[in-house]
Amino acid sequence: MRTRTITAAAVAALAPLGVAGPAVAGHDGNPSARVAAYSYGLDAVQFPAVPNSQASGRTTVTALPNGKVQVRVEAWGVAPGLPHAMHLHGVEEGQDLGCPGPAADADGDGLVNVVEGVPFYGGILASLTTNGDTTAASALALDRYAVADADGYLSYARTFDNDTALANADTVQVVVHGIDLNGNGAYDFEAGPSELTPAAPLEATLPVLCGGIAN
Ligand SMILES: [Ca+2]
Ligand SMILES: [Ca+2]
Ligand SMILES: [Cu+2]
Repeated sequence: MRTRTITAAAVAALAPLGVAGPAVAGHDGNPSARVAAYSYGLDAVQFPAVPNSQASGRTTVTALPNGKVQVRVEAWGVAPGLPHAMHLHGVEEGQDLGCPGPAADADGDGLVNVVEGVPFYGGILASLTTNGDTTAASALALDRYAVADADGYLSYARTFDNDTALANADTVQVVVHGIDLNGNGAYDFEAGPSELTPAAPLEATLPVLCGGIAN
C-alpha cells in the first residue's frame, strides 16, 4: 500500500522550524530568494518476498537561499555495513513523477531493477555522494556513498552546489539503492551483474527505497 506522505499535517509541522513554506516552486528563475523544504517518507520498492528489501526511511530536500541544495536521508533496515548509492531522480523542468512499486517488475523476474524504475522516478539529477562530485557521473561511485551501520541504519546529510537539483527540488524522487539479497554481508555476483554495468553486482544497484514529492 503506497500512501501520499506529504500531508497537510506534515506541511504544518514544518512551520515551527521556521521554514518559509514548501509550496514555493523552484522554477521561477530565482530559487535562491526563498527557502523551500520538502519532506517525505521513503517506502520499500521491492515485493515483500524479496529478501532483505523491506526497509523504511525519510528524507528532506531543501533549497537554500544561498543557492545550495541540502539533502538529508535517514533509512532503517538497509544492508548493514555496505555503501548505498542514492540519487535525486526526476526530470528537469518540473514534471512530477513518482515511485515504482512491485508492479514495475516488467520482466516478471520478481525484482524491480533500476531501468524498470526509470519510467516512474526518471533519470538521475544528482548523486547523493558524501564528498566530491554530485552529478550523474558519480551514480555508481560506491566509495563515496554513505555506509549503513551494523544495525542497517543509514544517515546522510550534505549541502552542495548542484543547479539541476536546486531547480528541481520540488519534484525529485529520492532513491536509495543496494540490497544484500543473499545476506552474506557483501554485494556479490550470485544474483548476477547490474543491468547498468557488468562491473557492478545487481545487489549494489537494485532500488531499495523511494520517496518524493510526487508520490
Ligand atoms: Ca524485473
Ligand atoms: Ca550479497
Ligand atoms: Cu538512483
